[in-house]
Amino acid sequence: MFSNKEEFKAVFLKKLEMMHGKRFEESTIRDQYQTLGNMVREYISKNWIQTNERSRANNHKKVYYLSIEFLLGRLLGSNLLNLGIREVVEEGLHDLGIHLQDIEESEADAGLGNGGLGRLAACFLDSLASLNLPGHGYGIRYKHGLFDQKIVDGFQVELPEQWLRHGNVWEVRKEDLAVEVNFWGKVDASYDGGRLTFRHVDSEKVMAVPYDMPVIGYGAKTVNTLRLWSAEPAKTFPTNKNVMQYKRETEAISEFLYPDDTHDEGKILRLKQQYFLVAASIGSIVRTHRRQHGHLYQLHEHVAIHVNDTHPVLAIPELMRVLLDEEGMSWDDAWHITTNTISYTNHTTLSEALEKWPIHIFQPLLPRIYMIVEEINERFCRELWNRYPGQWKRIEEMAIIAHGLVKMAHLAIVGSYSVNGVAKLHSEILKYREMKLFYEVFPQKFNNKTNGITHRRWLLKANQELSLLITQAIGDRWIKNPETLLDLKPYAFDASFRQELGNVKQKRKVLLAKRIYQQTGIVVDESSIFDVQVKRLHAYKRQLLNVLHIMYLYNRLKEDTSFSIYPRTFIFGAKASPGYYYAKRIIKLINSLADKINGDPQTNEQLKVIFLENYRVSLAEEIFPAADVSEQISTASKEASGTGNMKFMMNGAITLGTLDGANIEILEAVGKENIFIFGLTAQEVLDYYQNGGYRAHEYYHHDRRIKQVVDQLVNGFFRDAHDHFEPIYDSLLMQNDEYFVLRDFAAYAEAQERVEAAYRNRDRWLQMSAINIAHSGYFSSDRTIQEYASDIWKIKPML
Ligand code: 26V
Repeated sequence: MFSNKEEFKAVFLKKLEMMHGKRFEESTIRDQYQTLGNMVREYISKNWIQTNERSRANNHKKVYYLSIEFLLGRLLGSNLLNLGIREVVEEGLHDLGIHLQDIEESEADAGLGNGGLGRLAACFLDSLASLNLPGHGYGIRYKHGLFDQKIVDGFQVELPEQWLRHGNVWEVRKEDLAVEVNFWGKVDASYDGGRLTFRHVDSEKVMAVPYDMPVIGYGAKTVNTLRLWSAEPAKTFPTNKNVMQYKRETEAISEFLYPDDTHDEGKILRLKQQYFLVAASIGSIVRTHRRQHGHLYQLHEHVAIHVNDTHPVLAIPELMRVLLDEEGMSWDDAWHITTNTISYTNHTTLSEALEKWPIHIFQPLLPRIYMIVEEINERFCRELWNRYPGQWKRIEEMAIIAHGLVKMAHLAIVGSYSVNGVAKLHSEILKYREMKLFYEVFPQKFNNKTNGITHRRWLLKANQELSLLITQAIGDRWIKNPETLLDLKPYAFDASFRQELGNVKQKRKVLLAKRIYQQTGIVVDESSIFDVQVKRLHAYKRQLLNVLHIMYLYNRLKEDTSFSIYPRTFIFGAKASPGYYYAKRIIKLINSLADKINGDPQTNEQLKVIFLENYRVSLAEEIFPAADVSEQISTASKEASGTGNMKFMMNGAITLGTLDGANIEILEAVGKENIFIFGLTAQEVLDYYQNGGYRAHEYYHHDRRIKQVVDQLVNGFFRDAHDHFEPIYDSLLMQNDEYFVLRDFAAYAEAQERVEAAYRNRDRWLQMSAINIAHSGYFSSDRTIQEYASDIWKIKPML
């Protein structure tokens, strides 16, 4: 279509006029974005079609990745990069007087996810395509992604997100491939030639309309598909319902992404979303397969279906339903195929996050699916009874349905052939604690796949300065083979390389400082240590520990004028679930502290606190490259993996962290001299939970620093906040500090002193930084996906 700058310009100008009916001179940035986006889509359309044809013709086994979340972020920049045309386009646009970056920034940030889980799904799509693996995503086309966050008077305010407001250039609506999904109604049983058959009747029908988005791999040879389903009224409206009500209820299914939340409100809608995703996706998968093979008896030899957490676990009973009711298979055949097709990833051991559906919600909404789950449960319990005769307590604990609840994680384990955790420690905790009883029965199913991130977005795209420096040193092999970043290791001992690494970091800090000024009006010291904690706000992630430590530093600076610190800028970014009141108070606390500290001329040359509102993928891309210190301070055992930790590491920040999730593997990679580790181990935390023995009060009374900062939460220190931080105070003292914030305080403060001392030795710091980058290749999602492909899915590259 175009192979050089001049050709690009000609095509771009012509296309712009055709699409928008105006001359370039009159065009807006949005017109230009739309034009460029459409050009990219046309550019790849041949490869998109070819990828599908190739996969069909060669009969490759493929994977379908089902996820209720895909946190894609912006796509123009990464698509141009993966196509290898970013430079030509940038230069062409430059000639026309436009900055590619401005166009890129006019794209909406597709935020169809809450955090790590959704972003992981997006990274996996990028790696699948870049490795030429046949793998497609299935998700929901939410009209509104995760809420936009505004901070008003220090409080979080949520606004509906509107990513589709100006359309979506990347999607193609495929009405002819719509799938009908059935809710409510009842099940009719009848004998058909001596066989008991079931029919779901009187159901309410919903149309699932697919919108396909191309997933362009690096080098662009493979273009896979992300298929997002939109809920629309079916052709025949139900007769027992008001038409408007039916339309509203139907469209509500794909209206909003659910924030991961503790409350029960709107639970039916969430279950509807889950079944909607699953029924549409399975419908589409079996249709494709039937067309090619005529029947479904070998489905598991051609298709792997992966469920990302328990949200899409109804894929198990839904596939059973199709095989039993539509194909007329025997239970045993259907079960064999299902349990050899479906694999499952667990992303958390937090009990409040494990999904359990009340039968009274589940059964009426999905009557046939419920019957099948009951049958799976009965057969499973019978097997357990044979294996463990008389051990009814154990069986009750393992049952899929018990005490009026359907336990989705149990269904996932029983109905799949692979169960994986997302980091070594997490997978061990699953095997030996959380899912111990299941591990005893199905040891062969359990495995670990340590998470990864796409180095193409998080290094090559987000940090072009660093990418260039790396390529100058070791060539560009690392882009295709990220593990070869190890070649960088000798450069950690090369003074001129370190110097340049320092310059690159400084450049990005200046850029972030600009962004901070633009968003907050606060001027930060660009030569201060940029100490960053960005992630969802949750008690277990312990933003509070960070805050209490900053309060302590502030107190000390105020009280002891001979005390000084290396200047620091503490940067936070975090969204709290709308119904998570405790988390929202922590946000207010960070902002109150920021006001107090930033406004104090006595300390504000040494200490600043910044809360960047509306943390999201595009903002993250500006933050990671500018960070010096990566705060990964969760209570050990609680953070399944973390992936932000990997993004920081890849951009040369040094981890200050607990022995939790993938931090442990980062430590193993870089060695203890190149990371700051502190605090309780997972074993110690679990022992405390099991045996008791922790008394937060003692830490409060015996450590002056702790007493002072905890008291300040409620003694008028924060003049704008009245009694607002009482729940935080109570959580620490009245509720005995469930997340061991006070227990780890001293160790954290001491680790922070080590950070400061290390930073003061610039050469040593840059050496650590280089070593971290060199070892970050292991944490590319290319490695993770290769492991999934060979160990779990058994799929091979198409080229
Ligand atoms: C959900 C909920 C919902 C109820 C309230 C508490 C709560 C806490 C956490 C969650 C998230 C569950 C699933 C999840 O997002 N896990 C994250 O998955 C990432 C990718 O594997 C991993 O890096 C993070 O450590 C893990 O928290």
